[in-house]
Amino acid sequence: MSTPRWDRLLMNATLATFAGDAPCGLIERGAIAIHRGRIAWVGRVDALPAAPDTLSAIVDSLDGALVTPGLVDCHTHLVFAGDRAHEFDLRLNGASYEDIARAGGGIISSVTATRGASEEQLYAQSLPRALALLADGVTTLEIKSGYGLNLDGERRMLRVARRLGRELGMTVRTSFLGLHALPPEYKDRRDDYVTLVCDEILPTLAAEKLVDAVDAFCESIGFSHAETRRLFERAKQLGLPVKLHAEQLSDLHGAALVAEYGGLSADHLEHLSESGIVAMAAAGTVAVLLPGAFYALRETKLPPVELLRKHAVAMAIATDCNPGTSPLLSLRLAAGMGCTLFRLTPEEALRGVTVNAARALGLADRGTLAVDQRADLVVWNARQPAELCYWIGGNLVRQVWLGGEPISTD
Ligand code: DI6
Ligand code: FE
Repeated sequence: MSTPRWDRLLMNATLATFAGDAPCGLIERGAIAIHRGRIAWVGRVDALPAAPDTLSAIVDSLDGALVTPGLVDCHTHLVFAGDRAHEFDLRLNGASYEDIARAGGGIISSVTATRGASEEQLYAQSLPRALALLADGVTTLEIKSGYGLNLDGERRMLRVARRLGRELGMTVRTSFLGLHALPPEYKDRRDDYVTLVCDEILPTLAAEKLVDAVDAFCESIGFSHAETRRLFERAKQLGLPVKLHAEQLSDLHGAALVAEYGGLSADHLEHLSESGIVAMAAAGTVAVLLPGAFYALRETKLPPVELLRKHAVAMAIATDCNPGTSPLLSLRLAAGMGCTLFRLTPEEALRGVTVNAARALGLADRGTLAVDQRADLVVWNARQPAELCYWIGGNLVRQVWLGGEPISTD
């Protein structure tokens, strides 16, 4: 008997491929073959070229279970020390966000905690969050810096992000978010801080290969359009792609700015205007929607989903996992919130956490079930794609595959 050509063959699956023309790229009674960490064949069981056990060393039947690409969480601030549950409590007892910020809370309280944590402590505190996302089906994860706001603190965060990827086998893409908040020691010296970030911190961390992309918080309480442009110019010189927290609380025309630099994504976008959308469409910049922050802040202004559809801008959804405005540890729940809060269809929401999220990270080798894609898969205790958005809470994951190997998520 000749040697089987594939390492593994999964039979009798309901495949949501997000490729091809069918809704969700659905293939019923499907089979998917894996070889050397990649997808080697996808199609209907009855189209397999030979008897399954002659094709693959290992053959498993999934009894109709749903299989999707591994989920991609394309916007998180998952590495930080401490938490802000106390501020949550204060807010529900009448304190405003501004009161808390004036008392040294808000982003700066996470900066203080993160600066005070060793690399080991930061890793230990961030690990359970990454594991929670993995157990929920996330196989690729973006992690931002932005709670260090000095060279040493930003470096520590990015090193921890890289280590999470190495130790868990997930793909971690890092974004440098030095322009997240003005550190207290630079109060009244904004320009000096922007100069420090652009001329020293970013080039140093880029040279250390800790930065995959550059992000900023372009907002009245964050950094201006002009400050963001200075950062993007430096990113361009360094050959790094850009993305932006844009139009979350007001319209500073950040989406058009990031599109001008050919950016990967513009994120949040509740206050996005049609001219920003036109610029994003022309540049191929992905719209990343973050329903966790919308929910936690009890926002009422919806992102312009209908206009994004009209201009065919790809939409992604992410957790925005962070200690202040989105302590959310389920990307599947984020997709469900994208449906209920933002009125996305389940298919749009699921494309938003797979193929479009991969695009928002500039990764073309994942996000669909297609030949030559990385074999990052999730087998679900579900039979149709809409269930993934429909169930609120619970754990629907039966098995997660990373690079062609099933892993334990217990
Ligand atoms: N937008 C957000 O939603 C988070 N950062 C940002 O730029 C909030 C981060 C925090 O409150 O810690
Ligand atoms: Fe964010």
